[in-house]
Amino acid sequence: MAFEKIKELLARNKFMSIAIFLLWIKTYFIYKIGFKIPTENVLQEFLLLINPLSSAVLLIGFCLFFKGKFKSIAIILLSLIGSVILYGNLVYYRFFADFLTWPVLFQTSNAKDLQGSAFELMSLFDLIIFADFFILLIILVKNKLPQIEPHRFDKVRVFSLALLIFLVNLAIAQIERPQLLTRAFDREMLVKNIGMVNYHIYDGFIQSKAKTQRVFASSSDIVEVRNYTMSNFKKPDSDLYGIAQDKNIILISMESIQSFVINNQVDGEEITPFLNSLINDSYYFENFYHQTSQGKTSDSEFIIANSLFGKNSGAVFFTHSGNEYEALPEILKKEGYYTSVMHANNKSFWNRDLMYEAFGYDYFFDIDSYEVTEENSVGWGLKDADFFEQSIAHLKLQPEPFYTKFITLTNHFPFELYEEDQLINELETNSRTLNQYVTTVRYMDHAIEVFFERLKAEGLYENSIFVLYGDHYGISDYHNRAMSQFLEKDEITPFDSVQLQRVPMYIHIPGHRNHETLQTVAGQIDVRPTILHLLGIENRNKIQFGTDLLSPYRNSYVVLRDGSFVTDTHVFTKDKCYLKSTGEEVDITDCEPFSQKAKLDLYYSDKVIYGDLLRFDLEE
Ligand code: GP9
Ligand code: MN
Repeated sequence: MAFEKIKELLARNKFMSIAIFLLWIKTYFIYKIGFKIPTENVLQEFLLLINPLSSAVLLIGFCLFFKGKFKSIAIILLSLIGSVILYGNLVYYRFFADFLTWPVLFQTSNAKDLQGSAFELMSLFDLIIFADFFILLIILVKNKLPQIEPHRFDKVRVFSLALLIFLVNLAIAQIERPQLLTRAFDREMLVKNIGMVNYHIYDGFIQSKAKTQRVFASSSDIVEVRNYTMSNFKKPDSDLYGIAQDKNIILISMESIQSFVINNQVDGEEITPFLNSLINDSYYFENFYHQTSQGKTSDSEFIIANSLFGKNSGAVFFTHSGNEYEALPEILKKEGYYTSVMHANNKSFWNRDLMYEAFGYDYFFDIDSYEVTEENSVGWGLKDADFFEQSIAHLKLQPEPFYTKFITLTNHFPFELYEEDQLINELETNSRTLNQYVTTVRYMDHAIEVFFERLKAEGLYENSIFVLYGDHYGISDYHNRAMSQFLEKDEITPFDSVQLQRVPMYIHIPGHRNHETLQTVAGQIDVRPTILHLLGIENRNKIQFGTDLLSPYRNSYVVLRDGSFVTDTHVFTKDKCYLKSTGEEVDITDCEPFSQKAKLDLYYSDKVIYGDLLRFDLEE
C-alpha cells in the first residue's frame, strides 16, 4: 500500500525522480573516487551506497513547492545546490583531508587559507561532478517528460519518504557504530554512516544549539564563576613550587588503562612491570579518577588542558570547539614553551584539528607524521612501540623547552594484539574483552618502558618531567561478572564500579629525590594546576575546577561527570552513600557535606562552556 503510494509519487513526478536518482548515485561515486572513503566490510559499503538517498529526496523534494515550469527550474537549481555542497566539500577535502563544518565555513582564517589554493585544487575533470546538471538541462530543453500536476499530498509524502529512508539508514548505522550521534566521533565516520548532507544538517543543529546558549550569557557570569573557583584555590607546597621550571614536559595519555591492573598479576606474571617499578621513583596517586563521559579520550584531553569538565553527553570537542579557551598549551606557549601533540590517528578524529588550534598547540603530529604500514599496525592503528620509536625523531627536532603529549592507541577496545607482542597469558574469564585487555595493557607497559630507555639514550630524559595518566576506563560495567571473577569478589556493586574508575597517575621527575605514593582523592581536573605550580606559574586567578595534587592544603575529593563523588571517607553514587573503607551503604546524610560542592563544580563548569564565558575579559 505505502509502497504503491511511493511508486505513484515517483511516477507522477518523473523529472524530480530522475534528479533524485542522479544526485544519489553521483554522490556515491564521488565518495569513492573524489574522497576515496575507505570501507572495511560489506555493511559499511552498503551504508555508503544508501546514505545519500534520504537527503537527495529531502533536498529535491522542495521542488514540490513550485508549480509548472518553475517546478522544473527548481529541480535543476536544487540539484545544483546538492552538487555545490559536494564540490565545496571535495575542494576542502583535497586540502585539509576533512569535511566542512559550519564554524569552518564562517571562520575567516580558514577561508583565507583556502582562497589562494582553491583554484589549484580544482580541475577540468571536476565538471563531471556537475554532469547531472547538464543531463537535467537537456531533458528539460527537449521537454521529453509529460507534465503531470502533483497530488496535493505529494509534499507530505516526499518528506515522509525522506524521513523513512533516513531512519532505516540510521538504524543500520547504529549496528555499525553504536551511539553514532551521541558520541559524535569523527566527521568521516558521520559522513560514512549518515551521508554528507545529513551530516551538515546534524552539525548545523549542534552548532545552533550551542550558539543560543551563548547568546544569553553575559560578562557578569564570569565574575560569579571566578569568585567560586578562587574561593576553592589551594596554595602549593612551597618546596615543590617551580621545581620543574624550564624543563620539558612529557605527558603520556595511556589508552583505557585502569588502576586495577597496577601491581596485579596473570599466572604469576605482572601485568604492568614497568609501571609498577615507576611507582618507586615517582609521585604516584592511588586514588586518582578519570572524569570523562561520552567524549572518552577527547574528554580527558579537555579536562587536562582546561581544568574544566567535559560534557555530560556528547563530546565537548565537537560541540564547543568554537569557544574561547585559555588552555594549558596556550599558557605554556606564553612562557616560552613549544607545544605539541603526537598521536598516530586522523587529525579530524574527535575534531582534534580544530580543538587543538583553540587550545593553542603549535603542532599536531597526526597520522601523516608517521609511517603506518600493515606490519606495524594492529587494532586501531600504529602499534605503540612503533609510535614511540617514530616519535623520537619528531621530539629531537622540537625546540626546548617543549610540552608534548603522547596518546597511545594499542590498548584500545577490542584489544587486539599479534602473537609476537603477547607477553603474558590471556585471562580465562567469561569475557573475551577482559581476557585480551590484560595482554594489550602488558604490551603498552612494554612500549612505554622502551620509550623511557630511548629517551635516556637520546639525552631527552634528564631535562624532562613526566606526567602519565589513564584516559578513561577500558572495561565497562557490561563485563562486571568477568571482573568480579578476576578480582575475586562476589559481585561488582555500584560502589565497586565507582572505585573501578580509578586510573593510574604518575608525576615522574628525574633526579628528584623524593617519591611517594599519595592517597589523596583526586581526578584529571587536578592535573593542570599541578603542572602550573611545578613550573612556578601563578594560577590563583585562573578559572579552573581542580586543585594542585601536591598541595598539602587540598581537599581529598573528586566529582565524576555523572555526579558521583568520592572523599577520604565516603563514596556517593546513584543516590546512595557508601563508607569508603568497607563499601557498606550508610545514611545519605553522611554524604551531604560534599554534595553541594559536587553539584556546584559541575554547574559552574558547564556554565563556562555553554556560555563561552572565557571570551569575556577579566581584569586580573
Ligand atoms: C583515537 C583515540 C581513541 O584517536 O584517542 O579514542 P577513544 O575511543 O578512546 O575516545
Ligand atoms: Mn581513549
